[in-house]
Amino acid sequence: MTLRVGVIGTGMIGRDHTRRLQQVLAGAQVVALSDYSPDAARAVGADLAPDAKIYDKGEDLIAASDVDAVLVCSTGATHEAYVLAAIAAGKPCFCEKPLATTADGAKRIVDAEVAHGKRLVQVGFMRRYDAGYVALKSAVDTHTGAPLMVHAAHRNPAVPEQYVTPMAIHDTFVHEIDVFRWLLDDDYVSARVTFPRATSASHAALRDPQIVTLTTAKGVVITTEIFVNCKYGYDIQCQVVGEEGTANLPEPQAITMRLGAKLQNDIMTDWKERFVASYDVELQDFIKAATAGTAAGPSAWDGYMAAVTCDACVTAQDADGAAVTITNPARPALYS
Ligand code: ISE
Repeated sequence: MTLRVGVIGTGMIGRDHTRRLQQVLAGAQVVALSDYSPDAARAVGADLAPDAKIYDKGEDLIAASDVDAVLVCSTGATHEAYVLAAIAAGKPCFCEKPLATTADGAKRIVDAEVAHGKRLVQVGFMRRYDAGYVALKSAVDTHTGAPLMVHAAHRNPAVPEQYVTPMAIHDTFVHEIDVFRWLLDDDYVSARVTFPRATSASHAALRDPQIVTLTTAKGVVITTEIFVNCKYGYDIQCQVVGEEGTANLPEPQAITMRLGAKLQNDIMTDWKERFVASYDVELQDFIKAATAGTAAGPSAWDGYMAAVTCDACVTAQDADGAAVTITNPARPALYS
């Protein structure tokens, strides 16, 4: 059976996912496209999915009888309404991060899915599908002993002018928030943010860099440097320190050169390239589960927990280095 998919939001990642579904992955076909700019949807259709029907409204795409599953790739503020509509229609739904822009919004999605009684939602936390993180998790689970600490860094070469201090959490650190819950099989109990000397490459509305310290229920302390004007490249670092040893996230494959009296290799600059393979794997996983009428991978509960943690981190940004408590609600059986 070929899964008939509708894509809402045909900008950067929506276009890229349409390409994946049409040209790379097996078992799915894009039959419907929608965007707040119908011309943009039409252009993506013409390039990548000439048979897809163009809808002016995402709600109509979700309701269409020939759409089996939905990809929500529109702007974050619209996610909640589309995901709720997909659940109401009983259709599997892949939603890019964030699941919702508030923890309350993410909770409404969890409640709707629990009431439906079966998983339908996968959240686009693609790092869980990255070969490097999968290998790191296996090393932590089997070799390094109980994890005690994690040292991490999330560096972007530069960000657009409209990127402001809380976005370092919602837009950037959210990936670490999700992937470390999964890597450690743990939940967070507190967050603290401190600000080192600011880089002169930033501006008044963006305090950069910042260091977030998360403590987990099992007592693991995770320190992450977020530095989004680091200039030199897109660089994701992670070291887990366990009772028996340490394990590092592997560097992306790169040719090492001896040239001009220098030992060197390239560092990527574009985040879309850094995790390109994991997007393929996560969507193939979605196709497999959606074809069976359900969802797998990062769940609405994971999206909700990420939103709760983001809120605590943003509160901590204004707390002068004080710890902000994170309260974890009881996990419904659907997500156990
Ligand atoms: C972007 O949305 C991402 O997902 C990237 O992984 C992150 O590094 C970047 O800061 C975000 O803006």
